[in-house]
Amino acid sequence: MNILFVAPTRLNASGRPVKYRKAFLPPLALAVLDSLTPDHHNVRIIDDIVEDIDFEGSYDLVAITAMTMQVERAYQIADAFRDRGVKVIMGGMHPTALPQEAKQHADSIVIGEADNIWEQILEDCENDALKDFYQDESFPDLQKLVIPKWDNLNLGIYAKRIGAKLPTMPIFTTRGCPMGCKFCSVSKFFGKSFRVKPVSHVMKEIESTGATEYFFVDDSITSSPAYSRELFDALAGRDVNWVSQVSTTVMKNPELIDLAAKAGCSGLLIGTESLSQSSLKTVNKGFNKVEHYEEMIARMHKNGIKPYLSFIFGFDEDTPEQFRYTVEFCKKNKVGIAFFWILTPLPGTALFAELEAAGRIEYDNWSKYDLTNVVFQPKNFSKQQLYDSYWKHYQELSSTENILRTICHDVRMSNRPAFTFLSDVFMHSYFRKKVYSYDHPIAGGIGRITQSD
Ligand code: B12
Ligand code: SF4
Repeated sequence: MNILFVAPTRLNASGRPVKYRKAFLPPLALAVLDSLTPDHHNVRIIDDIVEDIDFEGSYDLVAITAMTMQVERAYQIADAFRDRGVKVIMGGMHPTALPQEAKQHADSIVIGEADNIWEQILEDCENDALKDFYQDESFPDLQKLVIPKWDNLNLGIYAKRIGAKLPTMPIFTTRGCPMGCKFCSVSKFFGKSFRVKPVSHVMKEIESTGATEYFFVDDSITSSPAYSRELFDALAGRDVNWVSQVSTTVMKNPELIDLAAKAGCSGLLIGTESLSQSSLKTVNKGFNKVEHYEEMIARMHKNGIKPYLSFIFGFDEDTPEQFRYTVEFCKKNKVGIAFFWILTPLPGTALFAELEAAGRIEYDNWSKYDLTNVVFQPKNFSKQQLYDSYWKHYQELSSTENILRTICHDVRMSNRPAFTFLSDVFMHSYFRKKVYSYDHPIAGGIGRITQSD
């Protein structure tokens, strides 16, 4: 069969796909599925954030992945292909959360992870016997996973770090998270299971891509301290530079931060979420201890790791002062780049169920569920006040003064000051430009072509 895999972009307010000149990260889910696809099929992977889709192409099957904020575009693509008689299958976070909704736009829906069942699905498709829904009741065993295949995707459309030959490549070493924070899709999707990939397999993946820059897309790279030690030991022997995500629980084993740095880690996105301990408690995230944040940031700085703090605003316990307090905290701790979000009830999460039961969700359009819009009725803010304060304070974090303060600090801490200066200037300019144009720094890609409304 001729199979087209699509990673969709999102739609703007007028229903047009939002296109960029470059995208950030190649879609790992599709490279994994490609690798699991038997050789007699022809595969093409399109990243809709940058590339155009040839709706007249001769495809037998179109397979689309979708997060919630991409799903309206995914439905648009699916409908266009089905109108032309092409079979469509969908999977990923949103179709898993709302399979019945997604089924209205596709011939078949895959609920959850597809690793064990993808070959069977393709066989069914060849025999014209696609089922409406597929779901693997057992979670795939990461001991036997494949090496993702990147040949059928144009890697030239992804941004590269200064001096790198290839873009930053995604890898996962573990799957799942047992923590169950109310606002997060992960525990629901992966059933609170936590599985690890053999470190030898991770090393094979690194050899197979040949890249020097990686993003370990694990929800928390230090969830299993024993595994992380083994992984960091193995990485320390390689010339690789990587970023990843980490839970604040890393402070139970802070030496992991030192080991990560020795293993080539240059940045960690941290699920700090809030400086209000009572807000954290209301969303099952009381395990974050705000009093440890400064020590964690300092330990990362000391090791040359950029702490990319992530903060969510709009919890019921939040007051308007939360914004000011957070920006001041970032400035004080020399954090110039952080990820600010507006609380968003994603379908399938406990937060969605809670707010829906209270009649506080105002569903309009899934494209707005990108974590920068107010899609529910907040408690201590009006919707407009929450939205305006969010962007105002995000812009303040990217003020020239704060950028200069952060760059001076980073250069002083660095053992490669010239490189740090250049990459900081590049990163901060990019962040500033995105935030001032009301486009989240990790939404979509770089160099927006389509306007957001
Ligand atoms: C890497 C990542 C990104 C990357 C890029 C994603 C990309 N190009 O693929 C970046 C950093 C850009 C990103 C950005 C965002 N992300 Co993100 N991201 C992730 C992360 C950490 C890992 C995804 C991944 O690659 N996993 C590895 C692959 C192999 O697994 P997988 O995707 O689950 O795929 C498997 C199955 O799902 C299934 N499958 C998936 N798709 C399909 C399709 C078909 C046809 C089939 C058959 C099967 C199938 O089969 C695969 C193999 O088993 C997840 C968290 C997570 N644990 O999933 C969040 C996550 C997907 N992101 C999320 C969000 C909200 C966002 C943002 C909107 C904001 C944010 N907070 O980051 C932005 C916006 C993106 C945009 N396009 O503008 C949410 C999505 C929630 C939801 N309900 O939609 C998640 C779950 C994080 C969370 N904790 O809630 N993200
Ligand atoms: S927010 Fe982080 S810690 Fe909480 S369930 Fe999601 S991935 Fe796990």
